[in-house]
Amino acid sequence: MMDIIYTEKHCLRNAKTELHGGKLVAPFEAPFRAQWILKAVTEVRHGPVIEPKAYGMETALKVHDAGYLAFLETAWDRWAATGMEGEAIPVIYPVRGMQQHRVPRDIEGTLGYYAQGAETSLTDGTFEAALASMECALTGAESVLNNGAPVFALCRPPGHHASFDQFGGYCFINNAAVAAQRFLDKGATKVAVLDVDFHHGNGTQNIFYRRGDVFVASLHGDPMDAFPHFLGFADEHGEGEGEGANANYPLPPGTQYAEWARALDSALGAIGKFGAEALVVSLGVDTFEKDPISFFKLKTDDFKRYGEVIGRLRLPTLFLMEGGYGVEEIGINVANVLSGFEAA
Ligand code: OKP
Ligand code: ZN
Repeated sequence: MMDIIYTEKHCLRNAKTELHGGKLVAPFEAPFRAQWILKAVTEVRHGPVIEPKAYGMETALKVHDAGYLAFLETAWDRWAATGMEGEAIPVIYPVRGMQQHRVPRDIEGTLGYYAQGAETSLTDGTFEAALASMECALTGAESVLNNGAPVFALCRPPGHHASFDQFGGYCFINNAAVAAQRFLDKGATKVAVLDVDFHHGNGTQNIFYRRGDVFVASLHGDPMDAFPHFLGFADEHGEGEGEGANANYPLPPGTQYAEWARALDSALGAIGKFGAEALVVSLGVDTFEKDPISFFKLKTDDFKRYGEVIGRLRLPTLFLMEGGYGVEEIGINVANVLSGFEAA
């Protein structure tokens, strides 16, 4: 039995367009994902489904820029007010050689300032869904803090690409960072985030890079070959207070479980050494062999195996949903991680 935190409010994030392959296609990150996952975890786990509590922005403001959060809240209305007919897709960015610290007045400039890329359209309802997703994470953290038992927060939209002040990679508010911050605010002195999503958790790394109280470990497709391309290399160890509190495990196309599990062992060893008192798992199942946008080759049984490996850490653990796309098996793969964890 593992509590599942879920709300239908994720459906408010229902973008119609993603710029992919030069075309506007139906987004990979869509409501059916959460519905498939909910179905599988309730069938397999029989855990109670709990609605998240309401939270303010207090914890989010400790890991995100206040101007960024205000932008997320108002961006759609500002965009719609211009009369532009499509969803809000950023097209101009403060790149190398440009002024990178001035927030433009104009909404198209503001959108680019706070964006990482063009694949993630902002839409009506996106902020409300992102807020509800964060509330799932916070409700999960609260439960782990109070009971010690593991919890699965079925967050959607995901969060691990959202940085201190930029959205991207289908992410707006960094749920894992907010949850980790909550553990610290409630008395933990050291927390670890383990990111097993196929994509590097660049947002989580960015948020904690100079902090020594949160260890961030990420296993992912080598950024030389995979999104987000510009962060997630093995030589990124953290800076200042955070020196030594960041660990990246980039892996090549075609990676299968044996090789992936060796990286997991290293990451867990580092987390143990760090002395984490609680663990936040950024759980993406896009490492699956049939995932439409990723290149690892994990099989459905492998998810149970690594759930058990994580369980052997014996840390108070919060699982948060990140990625996993396209095929209904994302549900059983998530359920397998949770079952494996409980069997440890
Ligand atoms: C989010 B999560 C495809 C390239 C853009 C974006 C991937 C975002 C993944 N045209 N892909 O980490 O699963
Ligand atoms: Zn991913």
